[in-house]
This record gives sequence, C-alpha cells and structure tokens, in this order.
Amino acid sequence: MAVLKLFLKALLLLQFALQLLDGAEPQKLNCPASDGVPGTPGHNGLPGRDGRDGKDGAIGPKGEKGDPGVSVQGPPGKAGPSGPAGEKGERGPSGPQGSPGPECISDSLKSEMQQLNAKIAMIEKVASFNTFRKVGQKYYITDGVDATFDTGMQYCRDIGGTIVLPRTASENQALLKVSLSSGLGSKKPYIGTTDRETEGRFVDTEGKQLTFTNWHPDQPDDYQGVQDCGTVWDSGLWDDVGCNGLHPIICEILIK
Ligand SMILES: [Ca+2]
Ligand SMILES: [Ca+2]
Repeated sequence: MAVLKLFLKALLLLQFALQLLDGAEPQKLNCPASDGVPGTPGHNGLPGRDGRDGKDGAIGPKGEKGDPGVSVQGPPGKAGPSGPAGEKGERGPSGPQGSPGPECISDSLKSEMQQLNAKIAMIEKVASFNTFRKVGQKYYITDGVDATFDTGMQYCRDIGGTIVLPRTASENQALLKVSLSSGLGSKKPYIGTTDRETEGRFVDTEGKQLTFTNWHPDQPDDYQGVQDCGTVWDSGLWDDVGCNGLHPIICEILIK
C-alpha cells in the first residue's frame, strides 16, 4: 500500500507540473488528502527596518543642585528722585561790569520820549492862546484876560509860567509887539515886578533884583503911596500902578 500511495503522489505531481507548463488552471481534486510530513524549519530572515519613535516617557527625577554662579555686576539702574535743596552758598565775587544792555537803552529812550512829550504838550498849550510869540526859549502868550496882579500870577502859574517880565531890550520889544497885536497896549498889561516888600525896591516874582528895567522917566512914582506893581505902556515904557486894579495878563513860558 505504501508503494501505491507514493506512486499516486508522484503521478499527481507530474500532472500538476504538466499543467503549469501548459498555463492551464490546475484542476481541483475531489479526492480527500491526508496531512503531509512537516518540513524542516527554515533559516532566520534578515533584520527588519528600524521602527518609528515611541511616545515620550515619564518625567525623570529632579537633578542634583548645581554649582554657585559667577558674581557679575549688572548695568546701573534708573536715576532716583531729586533730593531736598541744600543750604544757600556764600556770595561769590563780583564779576566784571557788563556793557549797557537793552534795558539801559530803553530807559534812556523812554526818558527822552517823556521829555519830548512834555515839550509837545507845552507847545500845544502855547498854541491854544489867542496871541503868542517866541522869544529865545520863552513864549509870550495871552488871551487878553484882565485880572489883579495876584490873580494874574496864579493864572500864569497854573499854565506852567509866570507874569511876563522882559530881561533884555529885545524881550521888551517882543512884549510890546504882543501887547499891541492883541489890542492890549492901551490897557497897560501887568509885568512881573513889585515893590510890596520894600518900597522903591522892585524885584521879580521870586524876590530877585531886576537885571533890566525900562521905566518911564517919571516912574515909578508910587502915586498916592499905593502903586506897587509894574505895568507896560503902549510905548514900551514901564509904570507902577496899584496891584488890585484889573489889567491884561500876559504870561511867559520857558520851553527848553
Ligand atoms: Ca511902590
Ligand atoms: Ca506910577
């Protein structure tokens, strides 16, 4: 029997080989097959390829304490707030004198402007009178107002002047022109001289002795003992009269 089985197996193998050579599908056998004899184990295969990286492992234990670091100075920090003010120091030595600054120039100009403005104001005042005449640095002015000697002195003082008093022949001539041109000649305007303090000694309104006079040859006569104030006739000659009479007032103003 064993020989028969071996014969049949060889026959089947031969048939199978012929089918492979012809490219035909092997025919399924309908007969039952028995288990064969296990072959010998094959040789070990080649090492497989490296596998993929595995998952992260658990956190390891804490390491040992490291060595102390090296001491290095860091950059300076921000400046702190200002401290309280210190005590006042001693006065230093005086420095050299500087050149005049703008304020000095300004003060000088300011002073000149003030003087100029005052002069303009005086000239405007002079020009406001009906009659005025320039005599050197003085102006003779009048509006033809009649007054007593004392009232006339106050009147002229209020406008910055005094009752007119010629100090030279040319000034006396200028006064005559003002008197005549204003129609006051015949009314004998007052001039600023009086002998009320000492009879017969005529002085100016400040009490100073006269340096120029132009009395009429018969004057001053202190007529009836009551004539103590000077006047000027339309001839330019002087005469003493009573101080309480009303006479035209001519003032003089000095404008430098
Ligand atoms: Ca007199
Ligand atoms: Ca007289």
